[in-house]
Amino acid sequence: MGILKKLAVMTISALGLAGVALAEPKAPARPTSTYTSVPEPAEDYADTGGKELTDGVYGEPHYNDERWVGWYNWTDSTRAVAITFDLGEARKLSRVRLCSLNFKAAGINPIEKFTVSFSEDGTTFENEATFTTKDDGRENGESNNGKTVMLTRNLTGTGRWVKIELIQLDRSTTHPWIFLSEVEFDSQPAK
Ligand SMILES: [Ca+2]
Repeated sequence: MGILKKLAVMTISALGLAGVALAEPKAPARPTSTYTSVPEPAEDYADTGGKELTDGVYGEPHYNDERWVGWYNWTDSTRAVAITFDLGEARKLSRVRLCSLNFKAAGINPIEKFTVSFSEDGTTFENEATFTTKDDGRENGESNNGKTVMLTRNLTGTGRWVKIELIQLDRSTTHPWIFLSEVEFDSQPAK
């Protein structure tokens, strides 16, 4: 019995060590960035800690998933939901990916288009590129079911600050929501 008990303790110890090894944090794959949005997200779909769009976690295709950040009922004087990222240093960007939710039955419509512009000082944004995305993820016609859609576009621009404006041209629907769970940039240090 004594030997068996000792073996059992050794086994548990080995499992414990393995668990610690698995829990070691991975190195960040992207430069740390902070961001602000105008307007702020809706209270019911808030951006907890102001980091949900850059934490590497995607939302499941349903509006009940708290990992989505949602905007609703922004004013007519604002043409878009504008999210401005501070990348911490001047970066040369080559691609952007937005993880969005299409869920027409819930009033979460596809993002019709978005723009990306760049700034060296955080104030003046230039080199705006516009991407039409209303048909992204629309296979075999429209669907009323929830669907996670990655909006991926190549781009060329350099700046420490990057502004993304999400544009819904038709806001006549009852619930013109915009839902995002992640924004990713491919970039390298500017030379
Ligand atoms: Ca996220």
